[in-house]
Amino acid sequence: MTHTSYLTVGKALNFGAGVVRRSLNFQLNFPHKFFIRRIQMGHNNHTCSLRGGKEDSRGALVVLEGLDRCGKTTQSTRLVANLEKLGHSAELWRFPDRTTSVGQMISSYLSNKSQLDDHTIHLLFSANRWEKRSLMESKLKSGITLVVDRYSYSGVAFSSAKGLDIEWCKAPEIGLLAPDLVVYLDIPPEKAAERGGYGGERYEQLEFQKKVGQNYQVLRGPTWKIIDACSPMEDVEEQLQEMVLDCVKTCQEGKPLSCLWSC
Ligand code: NYM
Ligand code: MG
Repeated sequence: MTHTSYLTVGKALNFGAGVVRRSLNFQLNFPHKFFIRRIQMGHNNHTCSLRGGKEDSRGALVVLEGLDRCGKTTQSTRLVANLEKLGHSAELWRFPDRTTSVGQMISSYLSNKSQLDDHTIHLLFSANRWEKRSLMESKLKSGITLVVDRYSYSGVAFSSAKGLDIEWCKAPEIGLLAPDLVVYLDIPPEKAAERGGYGGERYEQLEFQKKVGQNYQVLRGPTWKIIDACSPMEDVEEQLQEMVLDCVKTCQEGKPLSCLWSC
């Protein structure tokens, strides 16, 4: 009998999940953990997401996204400091991670020191996330919350703004860790452009950022929350912290990791 048929048996006999779980735990030589997860399976993500028990206690994967100059870097820095003050272990991460050799190629491209084909740079951004995947997973499993300044959504929103097919852009991201929460700092591109000007890197142009903003809208999913990035900095900070604490608590209570854009 497979785990699926156990579920069916439980359902047919009209047992509550708790009754099925208790009796099976004691009576059957069966991989309980997997079975219980099957019962608790729910869709609260655009990936297949499962609710777990204490054995799945971990840190949260929180991603901040938005246009250039929306305040992500300031807010993610403050968020990590606030989480630590509240006794949570948290780390600030960012993509691109310019410290690796792949990251250095990306950095040189962004600062116009090198030219690369659009597909090639897209894959490098993705590779830069893949080279960090296992470290991210072990940090999360050890209870550390990761606050990540940009992730796969930047990858897709920026590359597709150059005309690359959105599904093609998503493909290399499949299998990376799915964030528990994506906070989008929402700012009109014109307002972002007024904020001290852009830094001269590739992509920091108003017309391009408008397209990026439209692409981000296409990518929005159930794990996304939007904050008005034109609000005073302290208000953004407060809203962000509230959202993140909620998510940290859920992950601490137990939530298995899932993968991006796949089931
Ligand atoms: N960017 C960032 C991409 O085009 N693809 C990606 O996968 C990521 C992570 O790099 N304009 C773009 C967005 C930014 C630029 O990021 C550098 P930052 O946060 O300005 O250092
Ligand atoms: Mg930037």
